[in-house]
Amino acid sequence: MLTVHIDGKTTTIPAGGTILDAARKLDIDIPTLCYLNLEDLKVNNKAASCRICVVEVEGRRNLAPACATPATDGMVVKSNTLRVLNARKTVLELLLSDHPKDCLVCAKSGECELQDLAEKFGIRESPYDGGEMSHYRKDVSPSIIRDMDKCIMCRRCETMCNDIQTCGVLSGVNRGFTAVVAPAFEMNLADTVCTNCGQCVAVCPVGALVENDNSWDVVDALADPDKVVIVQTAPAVRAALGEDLGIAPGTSVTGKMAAALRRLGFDHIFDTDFAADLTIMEEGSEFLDRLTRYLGGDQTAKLPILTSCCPGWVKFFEHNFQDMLDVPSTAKSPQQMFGAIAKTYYADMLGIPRDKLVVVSVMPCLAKKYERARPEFSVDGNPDVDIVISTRELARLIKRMNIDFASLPDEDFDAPLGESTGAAPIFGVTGGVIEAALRTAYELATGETLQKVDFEDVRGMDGVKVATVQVGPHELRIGIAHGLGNARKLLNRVREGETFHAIEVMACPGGCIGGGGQPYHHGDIELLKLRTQVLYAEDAGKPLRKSHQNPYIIELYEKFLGKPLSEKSHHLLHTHYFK
Ligand code: HC1
Ligand code: SF4
Repeated sequence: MLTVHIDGKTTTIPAGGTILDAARKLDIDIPTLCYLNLEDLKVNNKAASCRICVVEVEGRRNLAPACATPATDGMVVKSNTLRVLNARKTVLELLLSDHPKDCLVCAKSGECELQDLAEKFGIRESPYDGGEMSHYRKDVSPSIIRDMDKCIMCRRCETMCNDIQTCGVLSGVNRGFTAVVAPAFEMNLADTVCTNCGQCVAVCPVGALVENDNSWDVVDALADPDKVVIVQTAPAVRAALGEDLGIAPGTSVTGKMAAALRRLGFDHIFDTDFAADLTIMEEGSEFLDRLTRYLGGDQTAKLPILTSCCPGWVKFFEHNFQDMLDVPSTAKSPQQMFGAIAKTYYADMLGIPRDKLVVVSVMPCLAKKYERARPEFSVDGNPDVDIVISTRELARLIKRMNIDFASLPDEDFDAPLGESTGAAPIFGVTGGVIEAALRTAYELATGETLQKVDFEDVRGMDGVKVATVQVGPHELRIGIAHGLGNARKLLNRVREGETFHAIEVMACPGGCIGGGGQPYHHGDIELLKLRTQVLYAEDAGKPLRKSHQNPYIIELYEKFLGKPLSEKSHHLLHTHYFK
């Protein structure tokens, strides 16, 4: 252990720690911008590029960046001298000299770490203003807007994209004032292997990377008297929406969210959780079909089945595992199953044509915006899901419409597409989809009642988990990964011949609860754990906890689909993948 003294206080930290680690242990606030340390994910942004965290170290002539300077035993540090403050002020003035001052209309205004520091340091103008500012074109993908005029070269996005997600889309190009983070050849993001996961957006401290905001499209649809506008909310949204609306993290806001959506003017308030139950019916049946054929010696039966509900993951395997495109489940994601059922079964119930019905999704995910726009999810140019907004965009809409969220009563979703079992909310957590599938697969395979529905072995935040689960006579080997880098590791093990029967992958840390459209998590794993607890509690509190028990799903099969994997189910609820 090392003993470190900062501003007259003393602490000890393990060897290898930095001055910043010691300061945080002492609750001494040293500002940071480029710093990003996701300890549980074993990732550290090593850029040390912004220099806002400089401190004085006794015995050293130069100021030292606290985030990148290893602590030594007996080190004496001053974190807040006049010299330090002046250096930080100069750093900010230099950053602002090449940064647009359009805070009034910036998507990140109010949540921008640079704006917060400029305000804290009372920066009113920069002595370095006056030169030509560099200008870049805006790059707009279905999910993300890149505005590189605002890039401060902190490189956090690169760390997320390259080290955690292993997508390798972003890297620093050019020198001096023209330096930015960009895809190779400065291509459009949409033309690269970007998965739209949005993890670069989740960690950008400024407005250089933001979601493609569709909240005004929702307002336009709601204002159109010729349309019936319905909404579905993803499992993970309810675990985090409150954070942007003044409610403590770790609080479920399911009932208030339904109430707020009703007050926003949606005609019917539905739930993606309903479609999560439907996904389990289709994916679980597909799994059992493949497993039975595989165990019977059918060489064409591919295992492990891979979950296919995460669109970032789908695009990742389409780019990186082209030799395995027949391995993932063909089941569409719950978002897309919901859209397909809404625009057929439900539109028929209402007696309206599909183009009169507008389906809005609220998702924790930016890739869902890209997913809804995939051409295979449209019929004659009319998409199954019309508009996707993120959790953050919904929070903005609620504020924009002057809805006092905290004092709303708890309300219910509408029937029939709003009912769900406990198996559905846990879709939003890493391990949850496979747990939900196991509950149903067990009962379908054995014909027996599953007594203990909690599969503890598939839960938890480890990046790659492997569990063995007994389903009747079969001992199944299950793999689970969250974060695309972990998914790559797991899939490489499959390629090398390791046996798995089923694998769940979610692109984002912790699963959808850590999605790129959620309130900014700033790499705080403890916050993600709180969100996780919300969803497990919602599951535990439901009277029915297995997807096949959902009475509205049973009715949907009886009245419309026939049975899982029927021709109609295949047509509406299954998809295929592209090289
Ligand atoms: Fe997800 Fe899913 S769990 S992909 O993470 O399968 O976004 O929440 O809606 O579609 O249900 C996201 C979450 C979400 C789908 C479901
Ligand atoms: Fe990389 Fe994901 Fe950002 Fe695309 S969205 S650039 S894959 S981090």
